[in-house]
Amino acid sequence: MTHAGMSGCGRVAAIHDISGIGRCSLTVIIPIVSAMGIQVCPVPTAVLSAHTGYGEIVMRDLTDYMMPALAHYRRLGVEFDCIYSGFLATEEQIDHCLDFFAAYPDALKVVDPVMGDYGRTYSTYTDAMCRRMVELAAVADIIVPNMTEAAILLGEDYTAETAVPMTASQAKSRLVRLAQKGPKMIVITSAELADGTICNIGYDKIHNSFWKVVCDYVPKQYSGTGDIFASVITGGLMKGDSLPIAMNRATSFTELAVKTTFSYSGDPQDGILLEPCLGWLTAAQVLKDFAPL
Ligand code: PXL
Repeated sequence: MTHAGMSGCGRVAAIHDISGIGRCSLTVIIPIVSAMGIQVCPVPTAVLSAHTGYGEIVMRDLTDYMMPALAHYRRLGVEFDCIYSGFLATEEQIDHCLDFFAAYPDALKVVDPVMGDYGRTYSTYTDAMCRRMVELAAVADIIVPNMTEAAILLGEDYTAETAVPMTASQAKSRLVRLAQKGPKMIVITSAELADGTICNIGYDKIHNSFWKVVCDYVPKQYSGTGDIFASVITGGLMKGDSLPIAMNRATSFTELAVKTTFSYSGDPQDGILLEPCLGWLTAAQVLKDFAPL
């Protein structure tokens, strides 16, 4: 089954911030999902001069925009094939995302539980927001946490320093424990495995299948990479990909974009050089291998 409707390949309400500098959230989601033939309807959670990694940013919180926007879409009778949430500005926005999910029960529900990375939470995220993110995960068809976010959802301590590579059975247990919170599919990004590989690992609860796609290691960490990965997963699932195919497509594209950026030696803070890579999404694609985890 695909989640595409009467709107071409589908229409997604994308509940994320828009940051002027740093290529993350809506500035990468809109071009990627659009290139995959899907209409993106942004529901901005905040406007930022630059992403939070830039320090003294200017930020305008749009919490009071979200419910009137949803009410307008209801009045218009607009249907969404997917609701895709990400960076939120306030705890109240978690309730508003739940309202969006409830308003479109047939939509594919994608929750990117954006909270932090490399063992640290983003500067605008409060403990209460992190505690309550599990409520969004509970209603999701798919969640796409990194290792830091997976630990927060599980109520575990995690720092980049204490992180230990996982055996395959530890990785599976982590995925299953996340699935017990409610989501039907889980993908953890950039998981370090005990065999020395870095992988995106996934679990499809309905088919009881575990997957991994190995990532080539690039010795720089670029902001917005998680948003790029999650956008391609979202587009792929909307177009009918199975979980491993969507993971494969998203890993292949993210790797191409990361390697392209690395080759130009830019500042990792400025994000991924997305623009020269977008054509890959419309061309015939050569995908990576995937394997059972
Ligand atoms: O890529 C996640 C993200 C999204 N939005 C904002 C961020 C970040 C990560 O730093 O700061 C504003």
